[in-house]
Amino acid sequence: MKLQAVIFDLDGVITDTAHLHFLAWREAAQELGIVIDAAFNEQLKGISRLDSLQRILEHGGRATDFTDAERQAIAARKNACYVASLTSLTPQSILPGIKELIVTLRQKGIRIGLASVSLNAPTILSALGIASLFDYCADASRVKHSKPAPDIFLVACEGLGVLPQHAVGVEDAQAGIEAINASGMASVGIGKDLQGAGLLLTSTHELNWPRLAAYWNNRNPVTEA
Ligand code: B16
Ligand code: MG
Repeated sequence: MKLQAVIFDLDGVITDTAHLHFLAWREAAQELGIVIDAAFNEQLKGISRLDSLQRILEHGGRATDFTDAERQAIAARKNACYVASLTSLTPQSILPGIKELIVTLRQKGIRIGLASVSLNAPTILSALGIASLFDYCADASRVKHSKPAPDIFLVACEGLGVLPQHAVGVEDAQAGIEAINASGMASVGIGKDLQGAGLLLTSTHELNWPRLAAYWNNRNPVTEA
């Protein structure tokens, strides 16, 4: 079976905005008297904005202190701070090897998708100068169940016109690996402590076409007629 599409997560795979998310959440949390550190921030990777806020409130023992409207306001303040920091992104902010891989995949006729739960994904891809390399970007605002549910990857497959069984997903978060696996796609994990990734690589440096092709061909051997 030929590989037909590769669907990328954004934060942590294409660029590293996790630190910018952390700085913005740290400021918003501080206003609520909650202290978060970089280790805690690991838990927020791949988690939607409001789910991230919920985890922060639980961490600070304030899970039941705010109405829905107040939560929306806190999340909006965090987002304003985060969006302001996105002006620091340039094409140099693309993680090593990613642009080369996408260009190679396109040359091979493999379709390219994005499955990020970030509502800021279009802004980020434009700042990185690679928006035109994507055949389809799933719209996070239209996905009801965030990662680890498979929804965003299934929407990306549908938008690309491929079956999940014909596609690979690339993720840096545990919730994202679970989402890919639940969708029926093959999974590639970027990082150290990811459970269940079909192929686990420590960094995007290691993510290249020969490695991806070997993983795919091993999983889907071509059977002679
Ligand atoms: P926003 P991904 C995720 O992006 C981030 O990993 C996560 O930390 C963030 O809370 C989420 O996007 C929502 O982002 O607040 O910009 O809508 O990893 O799915 O690309
Ligand atoms: Mg991610």
